Amino acid sequence: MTDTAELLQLAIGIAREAGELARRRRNEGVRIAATKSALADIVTVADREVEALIRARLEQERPDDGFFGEESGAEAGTSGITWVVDPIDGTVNYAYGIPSYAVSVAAVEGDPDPTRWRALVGVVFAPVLGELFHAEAGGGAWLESDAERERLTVRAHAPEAGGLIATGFGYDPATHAGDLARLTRVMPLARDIRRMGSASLDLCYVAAGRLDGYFERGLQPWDHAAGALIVEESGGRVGGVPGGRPGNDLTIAAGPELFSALEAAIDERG
Ligand code: LIP
Repeated sequence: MTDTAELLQLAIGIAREAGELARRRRNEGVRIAATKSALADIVTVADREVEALIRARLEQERPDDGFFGEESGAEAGTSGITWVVDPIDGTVNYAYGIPSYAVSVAAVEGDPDPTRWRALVGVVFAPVLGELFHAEAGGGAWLESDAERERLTVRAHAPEAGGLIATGFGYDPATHAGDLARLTRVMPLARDIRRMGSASLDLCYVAAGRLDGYFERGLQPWDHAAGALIVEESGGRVGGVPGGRPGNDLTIAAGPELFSALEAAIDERG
């Protein structure tokens, strides 16, 4: 039986160390290492260095586990547990000096496939903001900041004025027309829209009640692996295409009531 409390403490320690490295490197100046799927999809030298640190710590502590990271790819393990890692989620914010970026670390059980895995622990650490969000399956969702520790609860009902809803847009300009059409379908449910630029923080903010809902097309498994568990442990719902799990086609997160309304509004078949 996996000791999830032990996994959580390991993930928290590694996320804190990795986040501090990212913050130090940012203060020293950002160097773009490459572009990936599109011109706007950048990777910094720090992305690669931070992921290498996380991978080395996990290899040291849990050599039989698998790894699935944004920058260095996937490596199967033999323990049945895989670590799903985004070393700097919100890379463009990071490159521009906007503090809304986070280290996202999740441990999942089963196939390293977001449509099938069972998330065990999730940690999202925003080093500049000094906020560490975490959850353990069945253990609730928590925020640690300034030596305070508070339990997170998703907003049960969107206000009559409408929900404060976050979203994002893909790096590929060819996807923007579809993203904007989806946003147009959601607007009647919203009092306002936020675009923070970090999916893991968007998900944590839903869990914390700072947002009523969030949706985005085009996320990668490492973007949502930790944040999705944190939303679920806060009493929220996370999904994707109707009846599906969060994924590249769509990720939706909200309290149960708004989740259903968001799912219906986004569903193009509706
Ligand atoms: C980012 C997500 C963000 C999304 C960006 C990008 P990255 O992840 O956190 O929500 O809108 O397109 O996918 O690339 O910074 O790890």
